[in-house]
Amino acid sequence: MARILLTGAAGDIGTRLRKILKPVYPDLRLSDIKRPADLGNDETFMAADLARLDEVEKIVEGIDGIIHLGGFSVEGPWETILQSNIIGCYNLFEAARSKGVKRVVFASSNHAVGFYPRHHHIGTDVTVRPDSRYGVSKAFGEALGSLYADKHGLRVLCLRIGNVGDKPLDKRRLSIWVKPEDLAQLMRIGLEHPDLRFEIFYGASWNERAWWDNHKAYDYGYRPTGRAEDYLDEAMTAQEKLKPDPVGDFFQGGTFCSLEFDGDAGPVWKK
Ligand code: 15L
Repeated sequence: MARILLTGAAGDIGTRLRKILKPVYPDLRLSDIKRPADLGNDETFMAADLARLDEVEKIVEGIDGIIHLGGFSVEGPWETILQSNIIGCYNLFEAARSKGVKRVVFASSNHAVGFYPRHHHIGTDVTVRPDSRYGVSKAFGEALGSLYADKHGLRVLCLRIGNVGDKPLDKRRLSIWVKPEDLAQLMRIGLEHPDLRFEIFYGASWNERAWWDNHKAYDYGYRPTGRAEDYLDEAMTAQEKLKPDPVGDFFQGGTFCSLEFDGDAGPVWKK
């Protein structure tokens, strides 16, 4: 599995991941709508707008496996989500199929299930409960991955990524933090594991406060090295500076849930 394409290479996760993955996949091809500011001489870059199928087909040509980070990475206006995450994601899977790509690792998000309360411990087989238009687009990408796996034999791993960073930023992130090296380890399972057909894992490190049952990832050999609890004091100190958010503090998706929220805050909603 030598020829790997990384979309969203100029974004925050892409910038971290391409540095970790380059030694593993020396032929790594990078893509984004704009050229990464820190592109190295040894890196290969091709620009593409994901909303344009012809451009996506060009970047996918000759590729064995794709890590699809590209798209809009937070909540946004419908038109933005539609172009980048719905049409863009469709174009990516469709180009993968037509160009004979073998595997796709799709960067889904915890926001596909963000309206589960924090007291629920959920696996990856629960009904999706998106907390935003962005979360809906991630659920759409997972469904598309499932379709392309079942109908076209593409091998697909969807990673419901928590929060990527050097350390967990606040109390919520103590439950969902993922160390970049651990995320890279999960991506390698998606690109290389011989038994993988279609799976959904949580993109999380070893977090004692996790709301997620991620045993499927462990069954495939995942052994995270990051431990959120090592940063407990820093995260709690940062939390004290945040304003209370009755909706966001109750649900797994945090501020993505409280944004534009005008629902009923009664007992049924809290089940
Ligand atoms: C995400 O999916 C976003 O891409 C990222 O910016 C964070 O907001 C993260 O979720 C999170 O939930 O903390």
